[in-house]
Amino acid sequence: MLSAIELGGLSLAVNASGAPERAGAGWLLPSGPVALLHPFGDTDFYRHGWNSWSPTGWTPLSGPTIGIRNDDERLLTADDADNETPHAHSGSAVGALQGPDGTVLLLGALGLGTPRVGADRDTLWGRAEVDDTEWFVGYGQEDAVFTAYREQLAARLGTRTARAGRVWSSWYAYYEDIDERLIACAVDDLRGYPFDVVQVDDGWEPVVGDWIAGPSFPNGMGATARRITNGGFRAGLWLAPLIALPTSEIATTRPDLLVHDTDGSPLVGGYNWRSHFYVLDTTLPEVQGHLTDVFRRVVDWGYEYLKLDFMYAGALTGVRSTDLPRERVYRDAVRRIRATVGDDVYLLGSGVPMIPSVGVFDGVRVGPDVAPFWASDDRPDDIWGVGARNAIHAGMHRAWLRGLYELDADAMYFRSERNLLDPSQRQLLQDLAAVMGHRSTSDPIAWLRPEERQQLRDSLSRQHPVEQLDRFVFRVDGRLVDFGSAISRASSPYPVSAP
Ligand code: 9PG
Repeated sequence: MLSAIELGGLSLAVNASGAPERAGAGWLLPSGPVALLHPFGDTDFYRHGWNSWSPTGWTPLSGPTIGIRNDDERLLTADDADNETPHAHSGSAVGALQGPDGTVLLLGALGLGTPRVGADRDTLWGRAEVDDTEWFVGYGQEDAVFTAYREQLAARLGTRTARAGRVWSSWYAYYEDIDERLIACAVDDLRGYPFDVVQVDDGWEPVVGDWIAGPSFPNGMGATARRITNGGFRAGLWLAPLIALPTSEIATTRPDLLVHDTDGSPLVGGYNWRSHFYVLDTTLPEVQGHLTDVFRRVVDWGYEYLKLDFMYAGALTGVRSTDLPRERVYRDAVRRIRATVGDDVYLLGSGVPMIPSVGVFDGVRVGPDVAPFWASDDRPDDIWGVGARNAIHAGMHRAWLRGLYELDADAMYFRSERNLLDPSQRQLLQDLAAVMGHRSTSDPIAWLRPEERQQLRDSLSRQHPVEQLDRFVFRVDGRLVDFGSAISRASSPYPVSAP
């Protein structure tokens, strides 16, 4: 049905499945496809990526679309491959158009169903795979409009308020090359430093899919948890509980527990560890039992902070024992994990679908992996892949999600050893962490110079007051920090809109 809505002096024609309803400063539209006629012509569009690692940013409607192109393997892991529209501007769940004088017009879904929002020079449209999500429409100053949308999301999906504190993780120093002794030494060195959590990342398990101690942890993961706890920290652990490599015990012996493709073969959920990997069918009671066992075990070992990775795989399209909407399947799986571990265990989601994770995860990764370099030499124009510049770019474009969960824009660096980032780039990552809320580093104390150890202590031992002044401009610790000019210094065909 066609209606007209009044929004902050704009009169907009709307086509939706039913009548619009007022909601504070905005409007609610019933579930079903929606289209709004907008007056802004060839303006900038905010494109929101589906999962933690997905391309997100502002770009001119007159230019190329944002997304992962010409790399199907990467697309499968780093965005919603099923709903990509390479020739039209669109993103996941929420989109916005730049209006005059700092205003935006936003259309955002308020629930699950794999909603999509796109735009061209005349229309802002929304649709979903499953029509069970209402829409929010807002117009006004950018900050106020995104805040209004966030509050609508929070009212429906809930929020979590746990704080991780300051986290040391093994990943950005040692990657998969970890063992019991190395973690023990790292913990010994960290004693007395202002960390709350020491988190063991990927590399402890024998193979992704089998969540038992691997050969490099001969005394078991409980022993490492105790070592961490005795050092005065909460113990943290990385898992990718919804996926399994083809060589894992679970995938080899129980292929019936996997999500399948329409041709009957196990669904490929993505590529990493020089392999493809499969996905567990979390609608199967046996898989639910398996996950309960895994998480009881991990909590029994003594871990209180869990980084759950590659979670998007649980929301991929595929053949499952029960045919339910895929984002619903995902959220139910995370809720069951939450019910098993309880409210006091901190859950950090990585590679998670962003909106379906609201209210179930305490913290969420909001961009690609940081790295001890600014931008990749091999792919200098790639703004979505690994690197410090890209982590900052992604974090800035997702800062509006603050308050739904803690935002993790990935690790800070204090070290100069084994690091190509210069001091101003390292400072920018530290300022980013202050803005986003989740603060972590992987720097081993042994790699730090005396003045860097002092800087790490100083930085972690207090909160850093943050005030937002513009889209990418913040005051942090009384200093003006312009993240926008830092990321637009990058040579890139992707036009980073000026703040
Ligand atoms: C452990 C790592 C670290 C890291 C996570 C995640 O798009 N990708 O193909 C892709 C691969 C790996 C990856 C992120 C994205 O890294 O983000 O912090 O925990 O797993 O293996």
